[in-house]
Amino acid sequence: MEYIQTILFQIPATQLEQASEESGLLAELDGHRQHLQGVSGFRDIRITRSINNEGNVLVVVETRWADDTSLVRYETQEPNAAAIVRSHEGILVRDSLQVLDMEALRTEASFKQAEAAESARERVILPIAIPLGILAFALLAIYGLSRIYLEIGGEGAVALAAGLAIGVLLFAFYFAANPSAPGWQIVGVLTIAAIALAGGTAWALIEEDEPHTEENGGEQANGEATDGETGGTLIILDDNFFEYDGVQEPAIPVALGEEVTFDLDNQGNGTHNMQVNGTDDTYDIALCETGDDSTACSDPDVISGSGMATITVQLDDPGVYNFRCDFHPSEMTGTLVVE
Ligand SMILES: [Cu+2]
Repeated sequence: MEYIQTILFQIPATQLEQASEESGLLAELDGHRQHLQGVSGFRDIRITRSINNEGNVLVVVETRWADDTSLVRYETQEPNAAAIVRSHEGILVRDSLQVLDMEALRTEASFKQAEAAESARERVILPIAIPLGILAFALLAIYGLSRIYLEIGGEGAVALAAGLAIGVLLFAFYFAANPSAPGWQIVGVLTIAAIALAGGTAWALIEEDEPHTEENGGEQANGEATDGETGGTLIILDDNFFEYDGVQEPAIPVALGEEVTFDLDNQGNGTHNMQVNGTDDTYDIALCETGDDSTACSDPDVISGSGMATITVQLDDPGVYNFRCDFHPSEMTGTLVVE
C-alpha cells in the first residue's frame, strides 16, 4: 500500500516568471526534492503543471510514501511541500490551495512485481517445463505402450497399435489444418492421452503381477483339479521345483476318469517341463514327447524360462501318479492323486 499527498494550487500566469526565479515557489519546491531523498518512508515526488481555462497555471505536487506513518510525520514536520507553498501564499490564486491525502489502491511497484514474476515464468519456467513434459510423455508412451501391448498380446495389440496410429494422425491433421486452434485444445488432448496412458500402464503392471489363472477361469475351490469348460488349473514351474496352490513338491488331487488340463507357468529362468508317469515308477523316455501313449507330457514338451505350456491328463484308475521335470528329475517332482 502506498500513501500519496497531493497539493494543488494555482498561480496567475502573470506570476509564473516570479515563481520560477531562484528563490521563487517553483524553484523552492524543486529544491525540496533533494531534501526528501533523505526522509524515511519517502518514495517519490512529482511536480506537474498545466494552464487552465482562466489562464492560471495549475500546479500539482505529489509526494508518495511507503506508509501512512511516514506521510503523517512528513506533514507535521517542516520543511514540507505544503508549508513551502503556504509561505508563498501571496502569489497564489486566492483559495486555490488544496492538500489531499490519498491511499493508492494498487501501486506501480506491485504492477512491476507482477510483471517481473510473469516474465520470469515465461523466460525460465516454460523453456524448462515444456521439454521436460515432452520427455516425460515420450518415456511414458514408450514404457507404457510396451507393457500394455505385452499384456494384451496378439491381435488385440495389433488392433490397439493401429487405432493409436490413426488417432495420432487425426490429432496431427486437425492441428495442422487449424494452426490457430487454442492452446487448451492441444493441452487437453495431451492430458487425456497422458491419463489414459498412465491408467493403461498401471493396469498392465497390475495384470502382469497376477498369476495367469483367471484368464483361463481356473479354480482351485475345493482343492480338486477339475476341467471341462472352466479351462486349466495352474501349476508353477520354477528353479527347480513344482508349485501348486502355494505348495512345493505338491500332491495334486485329480478327478477320476475326467480329462484335466493344467496350465504350466515357467516362472524360472531355467528350462523345465512336466512329464506324468504311470503308477509304476519308470518314465519311458528321458525327455517326454507329446503323444507318447504311456506318459502325459507338457505341450510344448520343452518350456524355456518365462514360457507357458499346458498338460492334459485323463486318469481312469485310482492311484498316485508321479510326475517330474525331465531336466531336473531328482529335484522337480510331484504327484497326481486320483481317488
Ligand atoms: Cu526342471
